Amino acid sequence: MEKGFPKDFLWGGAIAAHQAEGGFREGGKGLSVADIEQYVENPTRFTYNQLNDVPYERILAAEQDDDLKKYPKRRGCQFYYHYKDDIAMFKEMGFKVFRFSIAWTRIFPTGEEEEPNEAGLAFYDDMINELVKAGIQPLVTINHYDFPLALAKKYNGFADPIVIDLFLKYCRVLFERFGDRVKYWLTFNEIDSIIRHPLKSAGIIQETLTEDKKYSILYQALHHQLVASALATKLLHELVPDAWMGCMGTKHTNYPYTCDPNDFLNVLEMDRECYLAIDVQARGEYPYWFFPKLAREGIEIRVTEEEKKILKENTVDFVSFSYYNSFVTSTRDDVELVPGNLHVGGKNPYLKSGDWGWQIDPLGLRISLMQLYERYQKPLFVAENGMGAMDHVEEDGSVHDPYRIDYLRAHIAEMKKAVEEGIPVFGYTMWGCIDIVSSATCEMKKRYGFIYVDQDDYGNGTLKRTPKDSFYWYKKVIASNGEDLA
Ligand code: BGP
Repeated sequence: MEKGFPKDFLWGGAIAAHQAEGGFREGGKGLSVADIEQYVENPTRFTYNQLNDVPYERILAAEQDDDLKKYPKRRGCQFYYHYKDDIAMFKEMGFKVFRFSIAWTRIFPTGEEEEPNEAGLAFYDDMINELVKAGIQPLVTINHYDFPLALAKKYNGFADPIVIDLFLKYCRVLFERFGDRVKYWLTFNEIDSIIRHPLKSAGIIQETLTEDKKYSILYQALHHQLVASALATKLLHELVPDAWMGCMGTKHTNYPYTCDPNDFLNVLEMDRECYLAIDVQARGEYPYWFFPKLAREGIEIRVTEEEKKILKENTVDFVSFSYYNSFVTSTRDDVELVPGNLHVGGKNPYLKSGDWGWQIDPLGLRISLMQLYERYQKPLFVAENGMGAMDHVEEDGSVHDPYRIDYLRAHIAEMKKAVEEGIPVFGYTMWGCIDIVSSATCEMKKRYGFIYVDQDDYGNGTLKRTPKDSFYWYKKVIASNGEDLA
């Protein structure tokens, strides 16, 4: 195996529409479930999920409220107005690929219009053309935590199978309009996350999840998303034969807190949660343990033979995932818990943590790559990896972020070892390549970017873009194809 990354390795960065675009109601954009998420001061590390699953009366109130300040995802970093300059900065770093999501409600404001919204299509047409001119491959996430609010209210999101058809109608429009320039697609961001935050991921209204029906509704909705994802894969292969469809899961590396065999069994059970949706999308069927688990727990979902056939015949071309941190898990009750990307787990005494308590584990990325390749034998793509931190602007306007360089250097070094031992990782999009609004907490101060954006949690600021030290560091990494990480 030759040393280093393959010469066509896709180096780049990632954002999501609901965290970056702003452009609230611009060009006829409809409301998504992200537009009603309110900012709260310093959320405690364990209240993230409550922030993401808004109570119904708050949804109705937010719908009537056109304020931008208290709903940070209505403004993001206003990428909608700045994308030409921002893409020019990505080009300056040497990006080969740029991961972004398309806002479903820019294309179908309520999700049910007969015809797509031309103003929304024109925006993405122009943005994609900017990328192509810059020599940057688009990687499009079709739905990334901004499910149409109208479909949540009317159908309870993916709980209703009619949304499968509405999603496919949306996909068809995207593939026909952008398929000539977009060759890499992902259906749902972190599709497994519906269990953790149902409204954000699949438009499920919290109040419908009564104790007796909660998991039947959630696993039925996940099944509908998986069928929708398989049908979208089928449609893409028909309409754009040279394009690749990937799935996208939330990957953490889980360690047993002690050598108590129960702790290791606990790890296997946590890993199952992560692999469930990727198993279906990459192997074409539910894992052996799934239906017996549902039966044991009195959870009922309807899965037809036709749907099983669709899943089996339309598996993805590659597996992508987000990786930020690792967890320890234990059956013992003497383990301190810490947060990490909308999960909580045990504190690892061998690892340091970032400003938001997420445990920094570069080797965990290599372990995750090994686990995923051994399980799926498909090309892998690291769709999210990065470090949210409190960056500081110096008097002279510069931003020194050695902690972010250290984090990225260590993770890329471990990814390189995985590649050199034969694991086919073909791309890496650092999460939040420009400062955007945090997904879990709506905070702007949780900065990920190579590029600093002058805006605070309330939307005050000039939106001026400033390269941080990590901008120039990543430019060298890309120019040396991952050889020069100094
Ligand atoms: C992942 C999401 C991204 C991104 C990331 C970082 O779950 O796919 O949208 O937000 O988390 O999380 P946060 O923005 O909350 O720091």
